[in-house]
Amino acid sequence: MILTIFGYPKSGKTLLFNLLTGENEEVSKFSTSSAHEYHKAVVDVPDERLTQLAKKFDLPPIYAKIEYLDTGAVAFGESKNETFIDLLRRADGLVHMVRGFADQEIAHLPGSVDPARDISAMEEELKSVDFIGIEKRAQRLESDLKKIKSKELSDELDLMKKLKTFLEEGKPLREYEFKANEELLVRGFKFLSLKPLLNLINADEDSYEQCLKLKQEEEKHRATFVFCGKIETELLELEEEDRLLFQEEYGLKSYEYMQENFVKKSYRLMNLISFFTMGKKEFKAWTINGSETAYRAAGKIHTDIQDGFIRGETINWKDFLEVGGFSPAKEKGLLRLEGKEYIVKDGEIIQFRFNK
Ligand SMILES: Nc1nc2c(ncn2[C@@H]2O[C@H](COP(=O)(O)OP(=O)(O)O)[C@@H](O)[C@H]2O)c(=O)[nH]1
Ligand SMILES: [Mg+2]
Repeated sequence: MILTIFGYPKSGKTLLFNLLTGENEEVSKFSTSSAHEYHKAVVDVPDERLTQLAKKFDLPPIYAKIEYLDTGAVAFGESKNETFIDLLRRADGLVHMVRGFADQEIAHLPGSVDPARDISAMEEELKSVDFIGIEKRAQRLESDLKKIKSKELSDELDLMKKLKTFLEEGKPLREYEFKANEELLVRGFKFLSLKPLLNLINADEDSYEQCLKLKQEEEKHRATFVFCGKIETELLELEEEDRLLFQEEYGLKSYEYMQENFVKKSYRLMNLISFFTMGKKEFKAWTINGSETAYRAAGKIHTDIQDGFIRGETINWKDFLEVGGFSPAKEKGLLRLEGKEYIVKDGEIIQFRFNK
């Protein structure tokens, strides 16, 4: 899974990137990164359940992976830059770092600090990139349709027109309710306003309370949370006891550490869940969509397993840990036999049976 961090210069993107990846990229008041520059790191998705399972069964844990991309300068609109747009297109989810702290020494491109304004400004940018793409595609389709008759192309043109109207009404594409055939058509376009979006307001102790008013739990694949990048980085260097003391002093008693909570929040936003498999050599976590079938889950592992699918033997991770393996689970009647259409639940262990 790829998550791309973008936002105005010096909003705290690289600070978050370092916090999440353990990298040590330069965080600077004055850096003038270009839109061509970016940082990339692949990290394990922390999962305490897998850690416990692997330990109990004495196998190495193989965690799911997240790739973080930390973009340089914003380059929408006139100065539209292909490297930058490509980093956004590649993402499964977008993280918009929003300036929420005051600091005279650190310039903010739009002038004043106003998180609500910046959140809607960036959403506008995403929509406008999509709008331009859709217009281009529609023109192309219209000219092709003059030459050849094609149901496929005319269906696509219909969809492009609908999406264009939708954007003109001011709505991002992630709010559009795609029919199954439309979803297939749209997949290749990598529209930006279709991607799940996490707005992360980077506040300090003075603006924290104010920024919290903009906090919004996940709704239609968009959420807004408050991050205190600089303070969190400092606090993480302290012992837990001191940490709580300082948190209180800063007025951040209820603060949620992003280093700890970011992945969980992203998974929820993107409607992702994990299931586990136990092999001879490893215990492994897999990431799938929250509404995917056992058949699709099997395909994630190997097409052979999917093609020869017989059934999935399924058990909750905690039960598995407690009974100590497949055989005792079977004896106790805790192992369920599920078919192709079974919807996999978060935290299940699945052993696939298939024809070779
Ligand atoms: N005062 C203050 N400065 C911050 C905060 N978060 C980040 N900064 C500073 O903002 C500058 C830019 O941060 P950086 O992560 O490099 O921003 P980027 O350009 O978005 O990658 C650095 O000097 C940070 O120390 C904050 O919450 N408060
Ligand atoms: Mg940076």
